[in-house]
Amino acid sequence: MRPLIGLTPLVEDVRMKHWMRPGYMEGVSAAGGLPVMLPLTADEGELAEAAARCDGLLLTGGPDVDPARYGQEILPVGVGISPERDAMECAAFRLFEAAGKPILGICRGVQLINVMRGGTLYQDIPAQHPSNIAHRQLEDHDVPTHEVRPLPSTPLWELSGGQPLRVNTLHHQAVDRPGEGVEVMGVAPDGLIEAIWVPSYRYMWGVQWHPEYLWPKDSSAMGIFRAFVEACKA
Ligand SMILES: [Mn+2]
Repeated sequence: MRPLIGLTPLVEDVRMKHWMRPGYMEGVSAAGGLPVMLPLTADEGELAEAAARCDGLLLTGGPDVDPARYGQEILPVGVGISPERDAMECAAFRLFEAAGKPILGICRGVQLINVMRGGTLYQDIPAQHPSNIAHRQLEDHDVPTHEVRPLPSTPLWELSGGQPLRVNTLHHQAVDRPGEGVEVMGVAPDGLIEAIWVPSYRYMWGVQWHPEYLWPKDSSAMGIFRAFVEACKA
């Protein structure tokens, strides 16, 4: 049987036209997993049943994590939060983490992982980490527009053979201070953290870009889905 991968709800993504193909579910399928969407609920009992049945958790992209979750006030820089997604995903993260099950975070997902491990975020990159890179690209979602340099002795380095990755970029927030046990495994040329992992955990990776749009024609993007699904089989 294929490993069962629970994805956090894509409600807001549908509104944001993130229904474009390909996507998260197709990427999980192509990598050999069976994707299911989890309910948008903070009901612990319901989420505990889902966590018990799923072999891994994929935290998808979406709105900003409430800065209150990392001890900050919302700055007047265009932060848009979803209390429903925060409540559901924080509860789901705790349950999957307590069970030691693989967790992959994409975009909002990498930010959520970092916050749940006690780290902080830049609430807005242009306001707090000015850069000559447009991290919210105007090109189509499947067009890579900046590099990510993998750091030696990390899984991302192994996956890319030490070569820089060409990635898409659709974010205005990013990891600031890494949380407990969180290590950086990839950075943009402007120094912004684009990929993290937790070496002490079975499999916990987060990437700031969107491999779900890139995997059909990009082996590193496909490799991220493959590594996750393989970890879920173990
Ligand atoms: Mn970026």
